[in-house]
Amino acid sequence: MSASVIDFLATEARFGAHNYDPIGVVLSRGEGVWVWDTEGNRYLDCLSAYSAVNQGHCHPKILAAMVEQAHRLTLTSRAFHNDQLALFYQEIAALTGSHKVLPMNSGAEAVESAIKSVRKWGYEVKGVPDGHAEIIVCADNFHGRTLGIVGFSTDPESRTHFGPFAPGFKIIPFGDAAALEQAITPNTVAFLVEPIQGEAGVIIPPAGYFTEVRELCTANNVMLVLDEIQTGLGRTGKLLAEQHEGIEADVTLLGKALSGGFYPVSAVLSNNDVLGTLRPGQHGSTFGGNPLACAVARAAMRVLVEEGMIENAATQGARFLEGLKDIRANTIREVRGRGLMLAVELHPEAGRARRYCEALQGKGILAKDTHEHTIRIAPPLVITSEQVDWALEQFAAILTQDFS
Ligand code: IF1
Repeated sequence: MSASVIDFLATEARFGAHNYDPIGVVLSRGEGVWVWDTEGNRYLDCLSAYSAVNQGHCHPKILAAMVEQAHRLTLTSRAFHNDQLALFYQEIAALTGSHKVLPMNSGAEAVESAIKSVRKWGYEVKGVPDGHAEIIVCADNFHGRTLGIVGFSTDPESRTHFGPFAPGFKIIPFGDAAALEQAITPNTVAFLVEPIQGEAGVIIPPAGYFTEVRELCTANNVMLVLDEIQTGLGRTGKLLAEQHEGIEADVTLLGKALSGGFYPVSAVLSNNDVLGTLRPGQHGSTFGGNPLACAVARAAMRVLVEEGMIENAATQGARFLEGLKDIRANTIREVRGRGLMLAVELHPEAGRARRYCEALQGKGILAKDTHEHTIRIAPPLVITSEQVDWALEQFAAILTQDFS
């Protein structure tokens, strides 16, 4: 490593909270699927900032929209109207088929806002006794890092020594509709779940699971809240992952790629019932729905659709998945994926996935491990067949080695 890289790392180590353990690369430029480090080495980004850069790094049209708006008006607070919010509402509602929109900033804020809204709906519409609302979530969930959210996490790393936690959550196994049926009570207001569990290692539920979930939620007047913050906006080869299941959520959460990686923008989308319960002064955010965020998100949604990124994710995702499955390597336990949300799970005896990610860096691929033995693969949705084929060669070269 050059002196400058060591200086960056040393300075981060000296001043920064050590809440991450990044791969040893210092990035300085991004364009499309590529990122460059400070020494000029080029990498294919197979993480896309955890699916926040679905549109590719520094997409020129999103950048232009951001710069144009930033010259005009960035933040007004919601104490006043602005000329971008209504247009954002109109366009995201049309794109997703939603009736009501609550604009927030981070994904976790959207999750927390959804929890507040479904509880309020439970008390004021469903008639659940005040303070007794129950929300069902799944084991191995990941919905963010706020205190409320980690309170219902099953990951010790996410929750140890952060308590005490808020009550009102029940945990059931992911993919088990019978467990959901047993967990529902008259006080259940919602089932909050990822269509595919990302952090857990790209866990895809059994066929028909969400059909049963949808029926159970409808039959018991329970709001189905789908966290599409990672799976949404084309990542799985459809606009929303729910479309693979042929169902519609009552509440959908979006974030990450809603801004194409330019700005924190998230949204709670719902039918009228849930968000219709919020009244002035009952919820808010300084930056939520600001004109800059709205202009960026409008451009991010536009290019996603107009440039065929969703269809490309389906095409290139199938190519990538088949290519990974064709790799003959004793290190591989399972290859999973839907669209460009892919994962390679290694046999435990193959060693930590982190080692393979470090070796992939030497081959010009940046990927991230999760839960010790799984390599996540999520390139920007603009990836081409040639780039997929090149990436597969690098994965094959590394996965056929043993880094145990
Ligand atoms: C970290 C994980 C991914 C998410 C889903 C809500 C949020 C996320 C399904 C919250 C955020 C990020 C958080 C980031 C790393 C990354 C992550 F590894 F942590 F779990 F993607 F898998 N719902 N996921 O995936 O959105 O508040 O971050 O905007 O915390 O290290 P956020």
